[in-house]
Amino acid sequence: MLANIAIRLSSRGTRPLVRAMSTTKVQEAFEAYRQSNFSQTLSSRFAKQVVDAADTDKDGVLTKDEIVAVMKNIDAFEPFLTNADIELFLTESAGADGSLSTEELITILQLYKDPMTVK
Ligand SMILES: [Ca+2]
Repeated sequence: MLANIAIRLSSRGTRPLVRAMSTTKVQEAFEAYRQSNFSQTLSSRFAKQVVDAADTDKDGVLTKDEIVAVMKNIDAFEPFLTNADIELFLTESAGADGSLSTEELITILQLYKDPMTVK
């Protein structure tokens, strides 16, 4: 499935998206938490709520500390996701400035759930 996502995105001319395991693990952690606790909530709404809550200083950018905090909140930080996973995830997903915006993380989470609806 990830190969399909990469092909779809690259064919639209967005930045190349060859995701490594750390990104998949972040996506899986959120999805597992949603299915366990918010199974009645649409994945798009869940992603927005969780990501907005993760951005504790509301600057629209997620720092590593903010991502670690949200992973702890959803019980996904260690042993499932390690500090190294989160650093790798940021390296894979952050823009040139080294930061990851809330919009970017919402998009990443939605790609895992429902790649065919991405426009
Ligand atoms: Ca922030």
